[in-house]
Amino acid sequence: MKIERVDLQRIKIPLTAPFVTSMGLETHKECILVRAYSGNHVGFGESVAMDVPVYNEEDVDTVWYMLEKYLIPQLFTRDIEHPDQVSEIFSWMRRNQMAKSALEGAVWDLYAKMNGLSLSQALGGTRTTIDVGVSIGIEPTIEKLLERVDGFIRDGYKKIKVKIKPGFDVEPMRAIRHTFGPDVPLMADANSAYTLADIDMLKQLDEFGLIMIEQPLGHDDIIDHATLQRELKTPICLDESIHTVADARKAIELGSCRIINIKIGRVGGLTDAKKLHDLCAAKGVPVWCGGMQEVGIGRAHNIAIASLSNFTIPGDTSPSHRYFTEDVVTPMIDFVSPGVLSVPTGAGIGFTINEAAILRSLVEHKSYYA
Ligand code: OSB
Ligand code: MG
Repeated sequence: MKIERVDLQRIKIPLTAPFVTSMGLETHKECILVRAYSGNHVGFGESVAMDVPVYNEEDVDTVWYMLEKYLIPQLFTRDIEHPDQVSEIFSWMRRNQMAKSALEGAVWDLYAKMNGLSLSQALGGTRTTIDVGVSIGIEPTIEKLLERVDGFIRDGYKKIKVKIKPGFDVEPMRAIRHTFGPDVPLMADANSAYTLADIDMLKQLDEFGLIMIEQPLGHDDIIDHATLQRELKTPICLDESIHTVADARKAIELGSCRIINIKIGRVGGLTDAKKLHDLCAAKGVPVWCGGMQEVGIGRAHNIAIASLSNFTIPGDTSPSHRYFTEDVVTPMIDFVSPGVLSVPTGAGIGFTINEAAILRSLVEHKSYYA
C-alpha cells in the first residue's frame, strides 16, 4: 500500500477528575490523533505523549514536530506491504518512540481494514475478551483513597493499582488490605519515586502480598532494580525503563524485574510491542498492557495487543467513562460484564469514530499529502 495522505488532529478533553501521581497533577487529556489514508481506506492512530515530558522525554509538541519533519515525509516515499516494515523504516531515528508509534498504529489499522481483519487478528491475538484493571491516582487522604478503591471493586475491576510516592506508600497499602482483605488483587506504581536508599521502606511493602510493585526506582535504571529485586519478595514490574525489546532482554537477564508492563507508545509501536510480548513469553515473564489515559483510539489499540496470549495479567485498559464523559469513539468503550472488555471483531480497531466529539475538542489540525 501507498500512504497518500496523513492528517494530524490535536485535541484537548477534560478529565472527569484530576489525576495525581508522583510526576504531577493532570486535569486534561491532550493528544494527537493520526489518520493515514490509502485508496478508500483510512487507519487511525493516537499519540500517547503527555503534554509535559515527565513520564518520558516526549511531549505533544515534539511528537507533532517529529511526525511533520521526518516520519510522515519518509512514509510517503515508500510502498508498504506489511506494517512490520514501518518500524524498520523509522529505525534510523533514535528514540521518539511515541511519535513513531502514533503513525505506525494508524498504518496497522489501515492494513487490517484493507485485509478485512480485526486489529487483534492482524496481530495474532487469541483472546475474545480481556480482564481489566484500574489505575488510581494519589488521593488527598487515605479515606478518599478507600472510597475510590471501594467504588472500583464494586465496578468489577480485576486489578487495583494504586499510585504511591514517598510519604504516601506503606500506610495507604495497609489501609486497603485492612479494609478490603487479602484477596483483592492489589499492586502499587511508584513512577520512579524512590532510590535504593529507600530499601527498608520498600521491603515493608512485602507484607501486603502485592501482585507487583511497578517502577519503584529510576526511569532509566535496570541495575538498581536488580539489586532491589534480590531483596524483595514482591515481583518488580518495569514500565519506564523498557523502551525496546533489547531493554527487556537485558532487564530479564539481570533479574531487574519478573513482570513487564507493555505500553505500545513507549516501545515504538505495535510491531515492537508484539516482539516484546513474544520475548517475554519465551522467557516465562508475564506481561500486561499499560495505559497512558488514552482516548478511544489508543485504548482500541491497547485492547487489540492485550488479546495476545502472554497478556495474562489484567491491564490498565479501563473503559471510556473512567476518565471521560465523551470519547472520540462511539459508542463509548464499556464493559461487557464487570471488569471485562470484549475484543472487537470488526475490521481494524473495530470502533466507530465520533467526529462530532473530535471537532468539539479540536485545538489544531493539518493534512499532509504525498
Ligand atoms: O505509570 O502507568 C503509568 C498514566 C500516565 C503516565 C504513566 C502511567 C499512567 C497510568 C494510567 O497509570 C493508566 C491508565 O491509562 O488508566
Ligand atoms: Mg507505570
